[in-house]
Amino acid sequence: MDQADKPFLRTLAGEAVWPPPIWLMRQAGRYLPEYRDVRAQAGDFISLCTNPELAAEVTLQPLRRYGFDAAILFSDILMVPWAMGQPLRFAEGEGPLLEPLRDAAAINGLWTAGVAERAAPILETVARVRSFLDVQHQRTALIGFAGSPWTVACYMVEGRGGGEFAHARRMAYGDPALFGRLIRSLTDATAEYLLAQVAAGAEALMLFDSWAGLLPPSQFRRWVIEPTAELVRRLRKQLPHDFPLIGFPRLAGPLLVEYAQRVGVQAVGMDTAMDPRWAAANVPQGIALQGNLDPQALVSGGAALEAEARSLLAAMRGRPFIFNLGHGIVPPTPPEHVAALVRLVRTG
Ligand code: 1CP
Repeated sequence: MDQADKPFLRTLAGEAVWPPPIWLMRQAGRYLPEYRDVRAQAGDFISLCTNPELAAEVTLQPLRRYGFDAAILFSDILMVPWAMGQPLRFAEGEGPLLEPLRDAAAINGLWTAGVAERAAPILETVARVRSFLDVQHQRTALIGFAGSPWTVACYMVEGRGGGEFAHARRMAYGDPALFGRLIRSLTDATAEYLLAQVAAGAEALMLFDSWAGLLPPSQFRRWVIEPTAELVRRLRKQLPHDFPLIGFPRLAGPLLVEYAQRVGVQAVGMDTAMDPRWAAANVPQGIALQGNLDPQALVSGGAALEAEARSLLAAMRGRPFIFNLGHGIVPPTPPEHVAALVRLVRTG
């Protein structure tokens, strides 16, 4: 089947497809009992991400239930630091833990080339999912992804999530030469990794910059916009000029517009705090919008969920739009609320 028959890809090509395509960030995950089963079978989270058979299975689980317009590779943004040789583990109930990078020796010791080789099992997952979609879900597109350099650097310097990334933010001010070296290493590694995902079958790429909103404007331009624009230039050198890219600088506020114009993506993600009417009025028409229902409204369900979803649809009607959440699905989400949301969006 031709890519032209995939509503998600048509939207990224600039068409105001209606009803809009829908997928949800973290659509594979702990809210699904079938995910919890596979997760228990895999053991730890890294073993799941590096097991192509199981990772492909959990990528496909939400499609079977809901028939989303896109599948997103099941992996994590921290698999890039892992492939660069930084020790990583996922502690039960604590999230990711890395050996923090705090000095030049640690940063210079990272591997920047060969990431695609070390990530081979993840690329194998991409290939398996794509072959399956080509046969069984021909209207569903496959999204590959990585973290943007800023957000991944936050975790690498801090060693963990859950806080405000004070060490990373101070390194960016206090030793911009060293922090810049880390950002450049990440840009190299991430470009190689994403190009390998496309070679394996990814049809669009999403760049997650979950912690972009921690920065004031000057730092946002230097560490979010510039490195992401550089990453996109690297990708575009090797890919068709209109290869679909989605950028998600979470909590960027009004800087979303400058990001959208300068980075050179086909779509930007709106986080939960973004006013969709403001985004529709201020982000250039040619750039698609994706988002931004509150994940907590999806937990609540009922009339409140319906009202929020309808108001989002009304704000986006007439422009290229991909229905999604403003951040990832949370584990307490009842799976039947997701089904209700998909029905609502499908009827426009
Ligand atoms: O216990 C488990 O099963 C692990 C929970 C989990 C899952 C399901 C983690 C740990 N990562 C993932 C998958 C994941 N992560 C995907 C898969 C595809 C999908 O969307 O279905 C994606 C795209 C990510 C991306 C990711 N990981 C981001 C960017 C998006 C966001 O949520 O802001 C970030 C910041 C991470 C780091 C991470 N990985 C896992 C956790 C719990 C966290 C957050 C840590 C923190 O609190 O800072």
